[in-house]
Amino acid sequence: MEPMTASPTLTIRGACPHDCPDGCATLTEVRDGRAVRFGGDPDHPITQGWLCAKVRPYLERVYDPNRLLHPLRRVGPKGSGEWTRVSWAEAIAEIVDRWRAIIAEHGAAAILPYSYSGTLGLVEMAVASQRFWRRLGASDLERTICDAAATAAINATYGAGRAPDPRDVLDSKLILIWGHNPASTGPHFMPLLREAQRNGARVVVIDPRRTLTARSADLHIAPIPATDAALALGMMHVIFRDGLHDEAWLEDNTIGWRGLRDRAQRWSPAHAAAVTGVEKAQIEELARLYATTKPAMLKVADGINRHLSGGQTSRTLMCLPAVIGQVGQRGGGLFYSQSGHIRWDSEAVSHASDAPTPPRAVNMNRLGGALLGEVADPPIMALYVFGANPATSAPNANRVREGLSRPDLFTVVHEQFLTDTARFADLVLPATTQLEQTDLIKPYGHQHLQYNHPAIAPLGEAKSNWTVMRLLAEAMGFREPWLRQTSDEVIEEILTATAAVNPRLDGITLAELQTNGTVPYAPDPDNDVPYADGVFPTPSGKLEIYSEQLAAQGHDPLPDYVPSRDHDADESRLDRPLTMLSGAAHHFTSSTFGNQATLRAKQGPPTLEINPDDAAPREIEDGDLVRVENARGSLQLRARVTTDVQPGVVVSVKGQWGSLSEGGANVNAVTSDELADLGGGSTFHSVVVSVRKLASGDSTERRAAPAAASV
Ligand SMILES: Nc1nc2c(c(=O)[nH]1)N[C@H]1C(S)=C(S)[C@@H](COP(=O)(O)OP(=O)(O)OC[C@H]3O[C@@H](n4cnc5c(=O)[nH]c(N)nc54)[C@H](O)[C@@H]3O)O[C@H]1N2
Ligand SMILES: Nc1nc2c(c(=O)[nH]1)N[C@H]1C(S)=C(S)[C@@H](COP(=O)(O)OP(=O)(O)OC[C@H]3O[C@@H](n4cnc5c(=O)[nH]c(N)nc54)[C@H](O)[C@@H]3O)O[C@H]1N2
Ligand code: SF4
Ligand SMILES: [Mo]
Repeated sequence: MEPMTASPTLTIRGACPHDCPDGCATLTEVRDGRAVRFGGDPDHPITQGWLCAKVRPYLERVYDPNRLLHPLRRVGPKGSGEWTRVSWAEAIAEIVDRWRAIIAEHGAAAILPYSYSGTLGLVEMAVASQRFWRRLGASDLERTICDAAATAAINATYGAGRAPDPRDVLDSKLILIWGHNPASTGPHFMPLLREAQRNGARVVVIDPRRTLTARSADLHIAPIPATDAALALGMMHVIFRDGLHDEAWLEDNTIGWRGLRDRAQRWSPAHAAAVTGVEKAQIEELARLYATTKPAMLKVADGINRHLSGGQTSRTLMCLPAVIGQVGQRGGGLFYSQSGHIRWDSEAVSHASDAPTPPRAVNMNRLGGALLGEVADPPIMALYVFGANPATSAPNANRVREGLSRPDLFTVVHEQFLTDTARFADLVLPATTQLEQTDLIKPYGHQHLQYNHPAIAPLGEAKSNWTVMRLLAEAMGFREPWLRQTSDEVIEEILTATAAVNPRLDGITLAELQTNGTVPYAPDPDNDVPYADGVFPTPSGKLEIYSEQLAAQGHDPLPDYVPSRDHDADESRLDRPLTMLSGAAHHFTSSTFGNQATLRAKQGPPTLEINPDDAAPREIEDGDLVRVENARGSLQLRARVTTDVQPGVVVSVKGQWGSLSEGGANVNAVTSDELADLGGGSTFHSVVVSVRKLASGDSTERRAAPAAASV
């Protein structure tokens, strides 16, 4: 029995804020102001009370002795790791003083905020990334690192990403999971997928790597990376040739399907096989399976979009459900993102019309180049990073580090931990975790809103992103009421503005969100299943296989296969080049969690998955230390010799911290900061490298980028 004096245990409703489609509802038990238990909310219809392996030990993260709890000022040279503690008042005063001097000399365009996916919160990310910076007149950040090419593709083709309810997969008879690894990246889809399989559905995974998801599929197809559009066109060739397409549906609901059919005509299975490495017979079989097993759902995410031709590849894939008339059918169609069901009112988020027009936009994929002079007039003189770790997660890391090392750059990093980015800061500010802040999450994997109450007071002197924005606004003398709202006032304003134009928010109030935590969207009055009414929010109102908009922007208006070549790494100069993919790690979310001891132990050291056929001629054995390099840089990894990857392809997952890795660099030392064909997207997977075994004497070398890497 508990003693009579025991203080009561409170249970606080919350929502996981991390970059993941699942948006789990959480419950935190709090006693005497300390969180003592943390878990999933069993009443949530999708997330069902269990959390992934990353977030289950969340209290270890919240109470980690390495949490940043006080503002720090750098005393040694950049990157030296020597700090002195300062007060918040000193930190804010220093930031404002430095900015004022920079604005006087260069204008506010010389200040760049950089934030992305530390949290998906409406207040702590969307609003904190917009309002203050607009008012300041800072450079805008093009938020392109993740899904920009696929977003451009879905918007051009369907008008918006409106995935079906994930439970609709229970009606599917075939699920094609293409360039997506939900067993690691969106695990709450998996129990639904298993149930569909038990109901007799077949699951096909298309991924150059035998992923955790692929292991439990009925069929795994491994194309050569970035040839997926050729595979899809080969499938379409068979479907049109054999009259398995849905001509009536195409005729009524799309624009340009005949143009696509003409292109597919050039993609005989033999031709598609030669390009993709997938056998001709398998292309025939897959095409027939897809066109005749209905309902057929195509589930894609963003793996395929992080290529030079990622936009066109995404568009080609997204047309497959239209060809067989599955769009708008329960259990069929396209499952990409839920983000387009509700788009927050952008004016309420940003108050853009009350602020100056941003002087320019800087593509976040080019951060290194931008800091090193690619962006001039004015140059970037101040960088403010929050909810992001570009030294670890941005492409072409040596350029990023070189830019961050600029002695004349004034860098502030607002973080929970001393990340590899924070090490380059002039000032480090301590950030709260989700347990210490108020927010609203709109997950991209299901159709619910998730409210997050703070469960505990901020640890140490940690402050939330929005709290710091308000302090900075105050210190800059900005008096606008929209820079002084509480988090709940922000949420209510945006909810009200959005509900005025979107019936899916009908009747949803802040009070209901606060009470229930989880609130489903109102049903779409016209579409039980997305696009069941055949109305698409495109300029023509149809599904645009042919896109006039893309034509007007100078792009190919029809989907096609375009090869993705890693130009910068100069394949011809590399010794036996291999294509490198670096998708999600099972135990981290990008680089978040990459410093937590228990999760690092589960993930294991940074590895390179390499096929035995590629390992043997290089005399590489399992566990050997190898050097991976190209013209951009190099890193050291432990070889894992495995048939999980095809010959010619190597895999090293993202998110490992360079500072915690042998050799001091992570996989982004070799990734490309070239931009994709659509949306200015990232091209993390369009990368070639050479791989060689390291003699034991070489293994002590530090992040040794060849001199050419930074030019
Ligand atoms: N555990 C975990 N979960 C995460 C994340 C994480 O880091 N870890 N990250 C979160 C984020 S930021 C995002 S955007 C999502 C991403 O979710 P996903 O898109 O599911 O994850 P990725 O691993 O980036 O990419 C999926 C797959 O694409 C494959 N791929 C790469 N190139 C090609 C290609 O050319 N063709 C084909 N067919 N496949 C290809 C990769 O091998 C990889 O298995 O996951 C989120 N969830
Ligand atoms: N090689 C390779 N690299 C990739 C990818 C890939 O496929 N391959 N994928 C890319 C993708 S899809 C994405 S989305 C990007 C993600 O790149 P980033 O957005 O930079 O994400 P993280 O690296 O996880 O860094 C997020 C940081 O935010 C901090 N944080 C968390 N919550 C808060 C908060 O409330 N406030 C503040 N101030 N900080 C907080 C965390 O501690 C963490 O250090 O990575 C990209 N990088
Ligand atoms: S990372 Fe995803 S699966 Fe894990 S707790 Fe958060 S929302 Fe749920
Ligand atoms: Mo992402």
